[in-house]
Amino acid sequence: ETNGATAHPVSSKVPAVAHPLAENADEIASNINYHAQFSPHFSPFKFEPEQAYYATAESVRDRLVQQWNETYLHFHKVDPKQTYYLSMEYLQGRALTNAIGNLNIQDAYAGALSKFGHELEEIAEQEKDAALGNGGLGRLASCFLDSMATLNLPAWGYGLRYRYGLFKQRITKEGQEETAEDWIEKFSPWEVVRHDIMFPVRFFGSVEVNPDGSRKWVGGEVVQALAYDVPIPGYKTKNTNSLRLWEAKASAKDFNLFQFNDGQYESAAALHSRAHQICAVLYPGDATENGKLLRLKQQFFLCSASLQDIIIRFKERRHGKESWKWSEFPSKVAVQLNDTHPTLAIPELMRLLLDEEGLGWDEAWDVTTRTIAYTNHTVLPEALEKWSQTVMWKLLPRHMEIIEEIDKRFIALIQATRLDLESKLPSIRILDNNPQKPVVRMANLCVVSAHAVNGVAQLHSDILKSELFADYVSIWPTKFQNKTNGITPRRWLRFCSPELSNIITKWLKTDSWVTNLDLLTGLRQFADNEDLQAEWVSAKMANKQRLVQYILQVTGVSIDPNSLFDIQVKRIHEYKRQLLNILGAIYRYKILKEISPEERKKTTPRTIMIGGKAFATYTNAKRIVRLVNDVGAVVNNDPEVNDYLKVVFVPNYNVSVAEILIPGSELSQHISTAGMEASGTSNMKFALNGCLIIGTLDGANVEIREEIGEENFFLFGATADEVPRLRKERENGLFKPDPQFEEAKQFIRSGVFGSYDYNPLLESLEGNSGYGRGDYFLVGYDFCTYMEAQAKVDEVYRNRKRWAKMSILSTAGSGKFSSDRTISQYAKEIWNIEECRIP
Ligand code: B1N
Repeated sequence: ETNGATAHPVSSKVPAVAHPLAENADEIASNINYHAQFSPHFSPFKFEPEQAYYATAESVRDRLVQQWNETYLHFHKVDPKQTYYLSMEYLQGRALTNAIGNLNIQDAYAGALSKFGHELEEIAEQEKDAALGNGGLGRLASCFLDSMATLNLPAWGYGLRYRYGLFKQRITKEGQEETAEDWIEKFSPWEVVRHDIMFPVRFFGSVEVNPDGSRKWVGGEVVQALAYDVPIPGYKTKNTNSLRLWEAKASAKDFNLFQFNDGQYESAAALHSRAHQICAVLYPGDATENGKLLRLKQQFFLCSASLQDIIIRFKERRHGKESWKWSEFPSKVAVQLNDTHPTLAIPELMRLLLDEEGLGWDEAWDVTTRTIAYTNHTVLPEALEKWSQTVMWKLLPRHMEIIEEIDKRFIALIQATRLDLESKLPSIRILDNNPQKPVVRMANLCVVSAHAVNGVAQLHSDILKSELFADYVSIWPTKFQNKTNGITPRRWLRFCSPELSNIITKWLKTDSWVTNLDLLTGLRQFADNEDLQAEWVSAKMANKQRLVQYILQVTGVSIDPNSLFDIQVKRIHEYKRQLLNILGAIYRYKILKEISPEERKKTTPRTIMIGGKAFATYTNAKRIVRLVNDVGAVVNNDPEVNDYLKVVFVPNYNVSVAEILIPGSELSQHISTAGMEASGTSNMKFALNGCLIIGTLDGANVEIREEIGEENFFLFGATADEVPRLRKERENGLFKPDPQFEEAKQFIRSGVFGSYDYNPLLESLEGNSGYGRGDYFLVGYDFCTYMEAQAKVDEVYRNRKRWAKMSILSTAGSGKFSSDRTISQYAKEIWNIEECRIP
């Protein structure tokens, strides 16, 4: 098939007519043609896949806009209580397949595109991922948006429109290299700029005291927040919600024309470039925090713009009502803070109520606390945000006054209770006034101010109550909740694996599992059925073949579709223990080298794939990336073993890569040190796709194993409550490492995988380095049981029938992990909102 310009003429026999609500392939083709010609973004008559993508996306958007407007009007009329999800991150990925799938018009679109000689799948691959997030936290926000729309909940997302999303990862001989990812380089057909929605956001300045004693924040630097809206369609419903992303703008009056005419080009545009910086890049940290002024500005920018917007909408909807009170605000508005990143919403809402609306402290505090709820996503100490008081006084002087007052009143509350918590005050109060480095503890501010605090898996929520937030539990026993994370079954099964989806629908005799995922338990009764098993295995094989092609295309490595596909994809972090995985692979390689060719033939062939991005300044994470690549380069080119083992680093892991990897996976690794992974969400995606898990009792693994059955889960490793004791023992030199573990490390040191000095990395597993104590993450301790579990995997995989059954049972047991379930729980137990469906 040629891809020349003439092969895909724009018009040919297809008329260019706008039919925004077209249902059939002919009308849709006309509509696509209309956009190709009359919403031009490229030279005329060019209709290669890229141009076809934009025209197709615009035609889909027309339809969404219609539903979107109806949704807005309906909410406006009904005036239900509405949730606003505040998040610094959204990992939306691609939108086209998702939108077409939700609208249930795949066939018509595929038919329309075929009239131009294009295939829907190829066109969809033209889209760049919207990667305005780092990892699980950002993807969770996007899954939540999908579920909120599908459940017809009046619930919107607010975020920032970063110009450059998460960096693009390239792999060279030296390991990871980062480059900027320009997701809106051309334009995004999925955003609508709302030129009428703009709010001023102030930074710096000072506090003025009015004659009546009230206070006002004045002066400083004012930046405009301009709204860009992204439509969030629900599955098979008209309801279409909004993700509102703010962009920072300076105005024309901030441009110094006088200076410019004088040749001082840079200083003339200084304010513009300062405004631009705010939304220039996504903060690339995941679970580590660097105190950066710009990051704080971003956080405040999101909070201030969103709250002004929320308050305006609240007032608009009160318009014409005879009298309304601010005390009604929490019965119309719920604000959910996605971790502490948008904590400034608390003092900003207080400030708006106190200084702009003239409420007294008690009333403002009552409104604020009843409105705001907080989700914690990590217990890693380095990820708990603490902002310098000095920086905060400079950037947000009025907010610091308010935070001081909240702190003061909290102390008074503790002193007034008879809970004997005064000795705990230094650690539970909001301000840490250590003279060396006074900071504001954002998590403490959230716990004190929010009416609900939740963790993201049962184990994590238990740890919050028993450790991180233990001292608050006696003050507010009912404030702490669990909301186990979930994933959207639309993107993560229905659309990314149509083959498996069709089989499920066929055997369940309904496709309602797509919105009622518990129905998957209906597959259990057929787990032994040979027909189902055969269909299941062939669908998995089709997905494996697609993955084989992809790996070949991006790495040049050809992998064997009959080998066991073993995948670990997530941000690279020592606690996630990619190092355990690669050390296991190295040991496997060593054994394969030592045994005879006959013995090799009896082993289970494996392809180990590891992917993920390392924070640019996280040295050990980058060393791990390099090690995986170095090991792959040797193993994959070793003709003695490469029929039995391949090690592949999958570059630039992101949402759309996950959509290819996960359906093709058979085993996935979720092997964090117990107690450290708050939940994990890719574990749910893999399990849902019939992939078995090798994992520790950490995060949501615990619940997945419960649902799927322990006989279908390859468990190993220390438990969370053993970890502190094991660390102590290690510190005291009581730990004797397993000889296999020593051998694996020695193999690296011997230089088999090249001359790069891996000693600093290996030393983190030994002696007294790393987090101050050697092997803080207990890789050495867990290595032994890890290898035993892997041997079990090899054995079970040799019995393909047994594996197929376990795979079916894995999918069958995944119903709980739908984000529809998670969101229903938030809606009932935290937000108190109800469905508001357009008739
Ligand atoms: O949030 C996910 C969980 O499933 C993961 O277990 C958890 O690690 C992840 C600072 C974070 N926690 N904290 C972050 C992200 C960015 C940043 O700048 C911290 N991400 C998680 C969803 O609950």
